[in-house]
Amino acid sequence: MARPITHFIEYGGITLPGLVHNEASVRYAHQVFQVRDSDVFNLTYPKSGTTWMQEILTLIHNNGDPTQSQSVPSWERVPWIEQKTAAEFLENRPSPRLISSHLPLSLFPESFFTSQAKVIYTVRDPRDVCVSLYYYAKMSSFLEYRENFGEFIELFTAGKILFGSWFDHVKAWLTYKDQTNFLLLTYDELLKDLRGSVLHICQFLEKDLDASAVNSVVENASFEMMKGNKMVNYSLISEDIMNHKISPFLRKGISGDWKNHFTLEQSDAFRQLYQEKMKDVGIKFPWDELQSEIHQEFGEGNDNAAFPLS
Ligand code: PPS
Repeated sequence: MARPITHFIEYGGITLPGLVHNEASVRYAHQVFQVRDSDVFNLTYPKSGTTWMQEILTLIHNNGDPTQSQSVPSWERVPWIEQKTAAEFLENRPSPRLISSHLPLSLFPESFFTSQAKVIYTVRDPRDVCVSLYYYAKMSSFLEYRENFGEFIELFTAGKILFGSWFDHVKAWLTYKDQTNFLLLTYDELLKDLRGSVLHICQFLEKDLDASAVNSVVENASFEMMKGNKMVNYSLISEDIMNHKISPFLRKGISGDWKNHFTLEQSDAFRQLYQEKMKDVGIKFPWDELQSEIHQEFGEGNDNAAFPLS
C-alpha cells in the first residue's frame, strides 16, 4: 500500500511533521508561550523515553493514583508545547503544569530562560533512537521513512529527520547540565532502576511520596502496564495515521536493540561520527563504553550484525 503524502514544516532550521505542527504552533512555543516557575518540562529528542516520562510524571503528580493515567490520553496530560493543541491544553491549566517538548534549545520558549521552571532531559543511546525511529517511521504515515535501514541511518546521522540532528539537540541541551533546575537522565537508568529513578525525580521535583505511592508509580509505568493502557499506547489514534500491526508504538522497550540492526561497518561509522561530534561534551554515557567494546570484539570487515542476535 502506498504511503500517504507526508507533509513537513520547516522552522528555525529543523523539520517537523505537519500533522500536528505548523509554523504558528512552533512560533507560539518559542516566542509567545509564558512559562511559569512551577512548570515541569519533559524534554527529549524523539524516541528517547518521552512517553515513559509522561507516564512517570503524571503518576508522581497524582501521588501514585493511576486514575488519570488510565482515563486521559498522555498527549493531553503532558502535552507538547510545540504542537497545534498546546494553547488549548495549557493556557488555563492550573499549576503545576506537566509539559512535553522535543524542541532544541534554540527554539525553547524564550520565557523559560528567566524562569525557575524545571526540565527533565532524558537521553537515549542514539543507535537505539535510530532503530526506534525507523519502526516508528514505518508504522506511521507522517514521517520520512526508508525501507533500507542503511539509508535510514544516513537520514538520521545527517539530521534530515524530525527535530533535526540528535547530536545538535543533545549537545546544546547538555550545556544546561549543571543548572539546578535541570535533571539529566538516561533511558538506560530508567530501565535499570526505575524505582531509583522515580525517587530521584521526586527529589528533584520536591515531591514527597510514601512507599506505596512510589510502588504504584513503578508498577503503572512499567512497559507491560503501559503497553496495555490505551491512554498511552497510541491505539486511540486511527490506523491510517499509526498502524500498530506494522509495528506497535510501544515496541520492545529495551536498550541495545541496535545490535540487531546495525552491521559492523555501520556501527563503526556511527562510532567514529559519535566520537567526533561528542568529543567536547565532557560527560560519559552508559553507551560510550559499548562503542569501544564492539571495536575490540569484532574485527573490521565483518558485515554481520555487530553482536550475535541471541
Ligand atoms: S516519541 O514518539 O518521541 O514520543 O517516542 P518516545 O516515547 O520518546 O519513545 C518511544 C520509545 O520508548 C519506549 N518506551 C518504554 N521503554 C521501556 N519501558 C517503558 N515503560 C517505555 N515506554 C515507552 C518505547 O517502547 C519506544 O522504544 P522502542 O525501542 O521503539 O521500543
